[in-house]
Amino acid sequence: MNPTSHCGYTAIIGRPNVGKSTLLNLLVRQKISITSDKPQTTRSQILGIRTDADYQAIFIDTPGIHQAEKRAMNRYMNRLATSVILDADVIVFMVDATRWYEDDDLILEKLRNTKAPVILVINKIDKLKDKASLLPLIQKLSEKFQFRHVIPISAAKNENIDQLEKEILHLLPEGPHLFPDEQVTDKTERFQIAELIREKLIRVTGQEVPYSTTVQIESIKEDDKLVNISAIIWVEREGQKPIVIGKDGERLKKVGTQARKDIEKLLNKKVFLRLWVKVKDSWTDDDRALKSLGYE
Ligand SMILES: Nc1nc2c(ncn2[C@@H]2O[C@H](COP(=O)(O)OP(=O)(O)OP(=O)(O)O)[C@@H](O)[C@H]2O)c(=O)[nH]1
Ligand SMILES: [Mg+2]
Repeated sequence: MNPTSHCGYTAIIGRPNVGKSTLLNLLVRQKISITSDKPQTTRSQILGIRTDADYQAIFIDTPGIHQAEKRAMNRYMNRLATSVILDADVIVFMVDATRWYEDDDLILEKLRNTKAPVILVINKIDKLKDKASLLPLIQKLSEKFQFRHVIPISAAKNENIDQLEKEILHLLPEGPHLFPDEQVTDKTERFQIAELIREKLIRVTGQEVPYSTTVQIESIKEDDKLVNISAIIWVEREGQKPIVIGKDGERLKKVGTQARKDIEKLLNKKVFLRLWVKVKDSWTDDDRALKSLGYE
């Protein structure tokens, strides 16, 4: 291994829905983390690892930090997201170019104790009607905190990602690689499969249901030609079952078809996917249920 190699952790934090997971996937150049247009999509810390000859950059995607809701699940997500602040070598704090929120101030307060350099990333600049408003915005936000850099980007349009990447790499400490060079994430295939199903579920169902669902892989059985996967979609209330299943099973079928395609890409093999919808009463506000479903 190159003795002058650089290696370190970069935490990506910010409110729900600002584009953290989209950025992680761009930086690693692979789909590692699921994304959707609904807030609170990411529920775990997810590592995306990019290795080159002389560096290994380990990016940490996190759940969106938010204050409003008080269920056990929300507390869990906030705890996970804020815990990375203490350990990261670099912090990317992502905000939305179109608006500053109260929760952004909440996150900024948490950052006051960190010694790691903080890069403010202003995302979604493609949504700004007037690009001239960017400069005063950068100026205004720079007054709030001593950011190492302030970088406007569009993750969706792949704008200015190069510059951000360059600044992050400059800040990584010297050190040997911590992961094998070919490893791109810390997550198991089992986890990734469950997440891909959850992503389709979030994308296909309406506003309320995504927060109440989770996916548990029951079994994965592989033979020469096919991977047989059986998964349970848990909802919180009996009334949510028909919403997930849809009229004549249409919605569940759509989730299954879309997820299967992505899982086949991930595993590089034909997949047979079976989905079951079951109820676990109020699981999102029950610490024991959360644990049993993998949120610990
Ligand atoms: N217009 C625009 N949309 C973007 C941009 N970056 C991300 N998005 C969209 O914003 C939505 C949220 O993106 P995610 O990457 O899932 O956001 P997140 O911060 O990971 O959200 P949580 O996991 O819920 O905390 C998705 O619909 C993205 O396609 C951008 O630069 N411009
Ligand atoms: Mg996310």
